[in-house]
Amino acid sequence: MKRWICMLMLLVLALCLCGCGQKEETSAVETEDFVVVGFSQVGAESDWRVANTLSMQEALSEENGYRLIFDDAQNKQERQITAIRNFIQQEVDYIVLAPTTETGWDTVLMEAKAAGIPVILVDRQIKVEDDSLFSCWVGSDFYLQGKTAVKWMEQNYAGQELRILHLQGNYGTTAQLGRTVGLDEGLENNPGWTLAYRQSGEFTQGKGQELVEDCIANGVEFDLVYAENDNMAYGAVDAMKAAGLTPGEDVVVVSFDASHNALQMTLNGEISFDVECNPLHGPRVKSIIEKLEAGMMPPKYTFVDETTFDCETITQEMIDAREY
Ligand code: GYE
Repeated sequence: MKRWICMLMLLVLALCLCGCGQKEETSAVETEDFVVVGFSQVGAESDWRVANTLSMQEALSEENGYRLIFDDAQNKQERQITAIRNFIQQEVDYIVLAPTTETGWDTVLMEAKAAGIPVILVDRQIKVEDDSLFSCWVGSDFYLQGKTAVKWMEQNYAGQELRILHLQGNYGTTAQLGRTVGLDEGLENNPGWTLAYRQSGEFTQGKGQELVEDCIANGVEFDLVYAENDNMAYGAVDAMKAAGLTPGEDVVVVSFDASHNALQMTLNGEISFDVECNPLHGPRVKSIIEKLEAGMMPPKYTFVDETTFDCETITQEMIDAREY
């Protein structure tokens, strides 16, 4: 009788172990079914960046068959390099990099290449010796954005005296370089335009506000703020209002990104002109991965189509119809 109970218990135990093993196997197979993507994001410095992160997370979701490993580099290239090395160690299927800056990527991308992991770039570009270190890039034409802003300024202020306060993005980023070159050409072609002040506000509201407050305190006089992103424009507007200036009347504000809040400010006239920079790269990256998975080669560079918003013509309906 005792022996019989013992055997029954052994049988139950064996069945149990069998079941557990099966369960583990099933979950391992499930993991293998996902496309694993390591995404190294710049940080969370702006509305644009937050919308970009969300777009990536929504597109590369488990529902869509992806497992996304997200890393926020807090605006530091060293952190991105560490994140990429971690992705390599975790043997991800793809690495997506939104680079903080253009240079300094050769070594770590060679490591990714040696591990056989394709690298997809989003947003800003990079400069590497060997273009085969990344599969492809998708983002905006930042120089065109700068030229577009200057074209609007010429339509309104050609032949006039214009003192420009220029808030730049983080130095060495494609967004900063392109938007700055656009303005530099405008300054060259319009003898009446002068640079009242130029400094990096690092794409943040806080820094933008601080710089404009300092300018006002130091008696810098300016007619137009050329802010290389909306968050710095918010800071500039706050600083001006606090000093009793009316943005849109005393000082014109030109900005980039066309984030939701900024368009609301364009509608109320505080921002006069905003050049769109589309952050919705998630679905674009997803379709690039799908192509690569199918053995196809997506174009090396894909530029996104973008529009502009003028305080004279923008409507609430236009804002409401937008996705971000
Ligand atoms: O304009 C700014 C962000 O690289 C396009 O970075 C991006 C820029 C964007 O912080 O708001």
